[in-house]
Amino acid sequence: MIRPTLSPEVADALADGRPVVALESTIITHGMPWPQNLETARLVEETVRSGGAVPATIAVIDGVLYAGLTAEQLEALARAQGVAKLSRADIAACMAQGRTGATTVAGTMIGAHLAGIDVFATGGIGGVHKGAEDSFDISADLHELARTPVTVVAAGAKAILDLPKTLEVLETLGVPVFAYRQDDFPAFWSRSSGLTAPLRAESPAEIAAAHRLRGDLGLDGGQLVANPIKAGDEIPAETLAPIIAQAQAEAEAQGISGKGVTPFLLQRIFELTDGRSLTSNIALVLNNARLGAEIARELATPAL
Ligand code: PSU
Ligand code: MN
Repeated sequence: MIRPTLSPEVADALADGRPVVALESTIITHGMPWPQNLETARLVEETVRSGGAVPATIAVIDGVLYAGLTAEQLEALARAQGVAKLSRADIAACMAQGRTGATTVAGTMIGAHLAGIDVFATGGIGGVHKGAEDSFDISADLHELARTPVTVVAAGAKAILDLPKTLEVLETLGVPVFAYRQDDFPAFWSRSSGLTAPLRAESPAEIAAAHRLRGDLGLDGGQLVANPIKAGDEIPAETLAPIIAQAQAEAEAQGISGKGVTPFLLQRIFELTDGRSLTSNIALVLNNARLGAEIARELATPAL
């Protein structure tokens, strides 16, 4: 197995058994517009640091898989155009061709696990798209959660997805899905999706203990911790529903498919909400970075 190239900060922390939180890069290249993407990436790293952990942003740059980027690498990635989006299927080919690519939730889980990082914080995971019964569009993130032992902190999944089907597939795949300190599964920009989450967690210690126990039990795969956006940062589901429907109709009319679907919808929702979706998105990512750092600290504390 190869190990990602670690930044000095990440290498030191891992060698000393100090807490590290992995961060994804597709959110930078495909999830947010310039320059908010760079500002957010920096703020997320700062938030992880103030939470007492070391941030490790994962990406492939010129064919090299990194865990932990320099300030220059982060900025170059945020400015770059036409960067590849790397899920499980794409990472090796990108490295073989010496190219640059940003890792999705699935890709980041793979990089984090190779580096020896157990926790990863992001905004939202991919899932089962609306209309999947025709398109078969189900994110590889779900299968990755089923096979790679990383605990992923996200604000649930976006209402651009079919949330009931997403939860069903996660259940089928045996992925633990916790709502954090509430019963409902959160829906990214909104605190509730109206669906009850399969599991509920009250503390970072409990999440860390479950992560360890899965390893002890020989269970493959990770955990999804769905951390609701703070009430003050929320956009009500009713406000978003017609906007999402419009973005979806446009995607269909323009024949957008495959990897292009999620970035297209995110961009259109940003435009149609006059940027409000982005403000909420940034707030929830920071909220997840804080919780990710707390979980990483618990995992770095030897179990009694
Ligand atoms: N959902 C978001 N923001 C994102 C993504 C999803 O709210 O930036 C990105 C993540 O990198 C996620 C990927 O892993 O999109 C899922 O893409 P797909 O649906 O093509 O698997
Ligand atoms: Mn897809």
